[in-house]
Amino acid sequence: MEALKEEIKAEAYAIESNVETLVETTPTSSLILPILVTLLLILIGGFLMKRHSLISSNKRSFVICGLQGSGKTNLFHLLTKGKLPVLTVSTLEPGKGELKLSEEYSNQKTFQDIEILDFPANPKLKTLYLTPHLHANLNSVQGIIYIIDSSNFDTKSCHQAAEDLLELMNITEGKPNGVDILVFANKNDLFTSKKSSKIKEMLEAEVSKIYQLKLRGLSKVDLAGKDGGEEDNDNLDLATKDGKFEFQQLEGNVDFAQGNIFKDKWSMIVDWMYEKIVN
Ligand SMILES: Nc1nc2c(ncn2[C@@H]2O[C@H](COP(=O)(O)OP(=O)(O)OP(=O)(O)O)[C@@H](O)[C@H]2O)c(=O)[nH]1
Ligand SMILES: [Mg+2]
Repeated sequence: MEALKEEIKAEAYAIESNVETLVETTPTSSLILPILVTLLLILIGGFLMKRHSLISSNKRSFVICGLQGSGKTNLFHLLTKGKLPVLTVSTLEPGKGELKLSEEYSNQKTFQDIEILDFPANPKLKTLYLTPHLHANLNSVQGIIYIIDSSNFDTKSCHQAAEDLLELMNITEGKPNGVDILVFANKNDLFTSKKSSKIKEMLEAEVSKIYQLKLRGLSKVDLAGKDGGEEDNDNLDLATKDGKFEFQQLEGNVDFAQGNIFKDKWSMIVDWMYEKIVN
């Protein structure tokens, strides 16, 4: 009896140690790795699908872009929800929403189903989202609203805005009749704000300067078209007269307006949009 007990004990012990060795020798990495790879593929797939859905759209749309912290997301909320957001953080991926129509227009079909897109200002994110969106949807973009913080418009921000506009116009001017742009000088409730006429003058001078550098191969602004070729992709030659750039020489209209979205001085943006939808 005692011998049998000892035999069972020894067998149980042997099974236990076999299981332990099995667990120890099975490399956990060989299980974790496929799980990680699968998760990574799901994440990349999800990101690409989301990016694709943000980039391609057949709907008529307005694009909001411009300088960092200029009020783009606040305007996006006003246009899509009819009210200012409680708080905004710097935009990292595009926001998409439908234009909320005023009562006057709400039952008119022409004004329905218009998409509003709020793009991040960060240069890398701009290359990731805004540029491909414009290339892919130029025909459905009804207009571009470029927002500037007019209370903080110095040489540096003027240079940045001029580079941005040059890149934008080089894409939009590739389309017959171009795409209309509204440059909105926001935050004019602040006493340091500059008038939109002054901003326009500063931008024309800066664009001329950058354009001249570009012709001499000294500017980093990429004016090559989507396919990368240089020769026939420069769409801005005609807007430059005797080395001076003028917005009014472009195919598309570039309008300037000033106001602030905090104190309800932004109706000119909506008027401009309705005008573009009708035309
Ligand atoms: N004084 C004043 N401040 C404003 C006005 N519009 C927006 N702001 C403020 O400007 C800051 C930036 O506003 P956002 O709408 O987040 O700006 P944004 O352009 O989306 O910023 P990014 O996504 O970081 O590029 C916020 O603190 C707003 O409250 C305005 O008309 N007047
Ligand atoms: Mg934002």
